[in-house]
Amino acid sequence: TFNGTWKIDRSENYEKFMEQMGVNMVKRKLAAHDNLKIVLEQTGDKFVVKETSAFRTLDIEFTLGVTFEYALADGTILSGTWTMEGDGMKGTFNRKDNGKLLTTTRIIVGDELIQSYSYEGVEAKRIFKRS
Ligand code: MYR
Repeated sequence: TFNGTWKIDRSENYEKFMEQMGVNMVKRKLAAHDNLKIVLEQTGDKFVVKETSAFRTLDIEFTLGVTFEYALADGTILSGTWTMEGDGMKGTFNRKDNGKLLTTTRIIVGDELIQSYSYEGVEAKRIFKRS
């Protein structure tokens, strides 16, 4: 189960990923230490995600397979869905400003939640531990 409280432990290639996303250097530096925490709560097909970081606190609700919008901390809006695929979650989103595709997955490996991101040929990972 994905349910629980997850705190960022480390990231891989996240800086490059943000650069590909067009995030400026100052914001990239800040985002590298964002202390991201997510609380995931799944009930059937429905998820509530409580996101807390150095930038903001927000609650996101979505239903698997149903399109929703999610604004990144810099205001970029994504539109898309999460679905379950095997043991993991797969997210398929498009940026509203340029239409380009961003895909993401969440999978639990041991005691860690690994979220992978892909955008325009650049991939990154953010790895969380339970708290
Ligand atoms: C959630 O399940 O946490 C809410 C929906 C997440 C949508 C996809 C998130 C992609 C985040 C990309 C970060 C890029 C930073 C430039």
